[in-house]
Amino acid sequence: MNAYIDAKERYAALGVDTEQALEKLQTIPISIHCWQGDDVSGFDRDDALSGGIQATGDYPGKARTPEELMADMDFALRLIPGKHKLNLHASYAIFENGDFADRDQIQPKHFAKWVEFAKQHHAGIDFNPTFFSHPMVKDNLTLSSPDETTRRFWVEHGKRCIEIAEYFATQLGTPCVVNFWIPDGYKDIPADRLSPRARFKQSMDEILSIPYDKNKVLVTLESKVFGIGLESYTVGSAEFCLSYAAQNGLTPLMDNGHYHPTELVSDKISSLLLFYDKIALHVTRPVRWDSDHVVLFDDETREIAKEIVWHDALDRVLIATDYFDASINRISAWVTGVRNVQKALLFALLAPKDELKALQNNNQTTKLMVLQEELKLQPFGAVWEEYLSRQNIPADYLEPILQYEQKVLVNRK
Ligand code: RNT
Ligand code: ZN
Repeated sequence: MNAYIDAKERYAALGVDTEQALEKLQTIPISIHCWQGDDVSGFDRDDALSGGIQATGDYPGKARTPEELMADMDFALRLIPGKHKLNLHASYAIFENGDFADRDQIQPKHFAKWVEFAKQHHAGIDFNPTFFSHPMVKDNLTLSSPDETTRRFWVEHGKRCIEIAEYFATQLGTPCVVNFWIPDGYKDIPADRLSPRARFKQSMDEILSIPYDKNKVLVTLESKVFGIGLESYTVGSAEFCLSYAAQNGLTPLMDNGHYHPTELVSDKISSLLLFYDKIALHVTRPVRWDSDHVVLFDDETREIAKEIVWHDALDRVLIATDYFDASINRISAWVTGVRNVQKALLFALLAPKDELKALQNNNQTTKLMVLQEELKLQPFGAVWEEYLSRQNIPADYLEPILQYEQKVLVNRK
């Protein structure tokens, strides 16, 4: 018997419609981060990665130019089912014929090539100002710097990024999510925790004072608990970002590597859904710290997906990936991580959620546990493979990637 037909019947016996789940999954866009392909290097300068984040490993084949990064992304997208968005950083500006512009002066034209690339893929673009890997990051501070020249430079950068985001939205006919994350913080105990946050607040007010179309540009604010070398204090803490977003009509962004290890983003989603129209996520895998490992089909990824799907919040949660592993084939990292987010979503779609919620409400906690455990052993793989085959995507992605590695990646020395 066909494995999918069998799976369909087994799920139907539990009250789950696999066809409905497959339909739904196709409609969920994921904002795929460009920075897995080149270890967050970008193209605008040669500075080392800074800002308390680190890509570790030296696997061959890192993309060195816009052409290489686009070719690699193109290859990865062929192995990822569905229609998605491209997530860019400002540091991926493309300067042609020596037309360099610093971060406070970048313009839409520096991203025209990306628009072309997105059009070829029928994809929208999301965007991120790059407040790191730049000499104007002074003493690990940007928008919260006490040095007015530094602070102004980065305020201008933020404004330019909103303008570029609006350009993406206009060109591509899809809203652009522009995510603000600053690395600002102190390694050791500060004397003044308030003033940097007051300056960050002031800087965000200044950036957001430029006119922009709120239907086209959706501003998100990402918090963080600590960074490498910034262990004692980060300016953009959870409380700061949530409060600022709430007061200013922004969308909060939670990265699941940005909390204390026992805190789970899966437990935070429902609270934010009650207070915000939309929320945004960076899906990653922190191993002991915010290490940005490739996303796996693991408990927390499934739990995050469950919170989105079971609360019917797919149109309110903006899902993006954010990880960077330089120790394995980077294309496989892209495909594995994005597919795992999709698998987690499918897994959540393949559950009798109403029955499970009723069990909770009737305090039938024994049955609730047993049923949730049984769901793990349903023929989920057959449904996933059916999804891939309907989208003409090969289930085996390792072989083509290894061929591409031999043909293309190993030649990048
Ligand atoms: C850093 C944040 C941030 C970055 C990217 C590159 O801890 O997660 O989102 O990873 O912007
Ligand atoms: Zn992030």
